[in-house]
Amino acid sequence: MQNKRAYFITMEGIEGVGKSTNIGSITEYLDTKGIEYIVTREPGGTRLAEKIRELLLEDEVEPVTELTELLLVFAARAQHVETLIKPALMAGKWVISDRFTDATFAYQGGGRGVDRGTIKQLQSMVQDELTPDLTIILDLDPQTGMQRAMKRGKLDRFEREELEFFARVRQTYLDIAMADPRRCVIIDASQKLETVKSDLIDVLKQRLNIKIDG
Ligand code: Z5A
Repeated sequence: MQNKRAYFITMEGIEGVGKSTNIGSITEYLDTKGIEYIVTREPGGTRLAEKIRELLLEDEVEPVTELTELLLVFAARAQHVETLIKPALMAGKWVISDRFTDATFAYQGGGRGVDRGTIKQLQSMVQDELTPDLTIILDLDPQTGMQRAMKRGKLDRFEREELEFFARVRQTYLDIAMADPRRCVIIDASQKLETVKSDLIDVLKQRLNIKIDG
């Protein structure tokens, strides 16, 4: 990967895998390098997109159709990409996002069974040429992920899905990584947090040409 002004990094994985915790390790590291960045998340990241997130995660007011869910995810993303991600990258700030479009392939595609071609069409409409420079996929078995997620209390609409749903989501993430090894790196999230963190920093150094003492 070539050095450039600002990188777009995404963090993915099933629920409870440790994305938020490990984004903290990335920012801690970037701080030591004096790199300017923003941290954001999907669905969400802007006021409007956060409202769409609430609609997506809340208890069903009525059953949500697969197409509605897909379009809501991409509506939030369209706002996020145009009003936050692209301007930040243009301003030279790195963007670290807790989930992005791989989550749509994994959850709506792998989990719900939405046609991949439909997701791709929306992806190209909403993102145009924008693709993450690096995607870190934290891999964990769904049972452990669920146990970790349950520690946080009330489960949202996605977290109440069956373990088989998350097994399909996990497999889709692994397939994505296999198909795109230049962009994606898998880290074993069942390891101790300190080991996950050290793997993560190694990946940043190797993939993004950051010198630890430079
Ligand atoms: N969704 C979708 O369907 N389609 C899309 O396109 C997008 C999203 C973008 C919300 O996402 C939902 O949106 C998501 C998919 C759907 N639903 N699910 N499930 P979210 O990212 O906000 O929700 P989440 O996956 O549940 O993430 P989370 O709750 O923020 O979990 P996390 O960030 O991966 O984990 P964490 O909070 O960092 O860690 C969880 C606990 O585990 C915590 O107590 C940590 O201290 C502990 N932990 C973390 N790492 C370790 C290790 N290594 N060992 C031991 N304990 C650990």
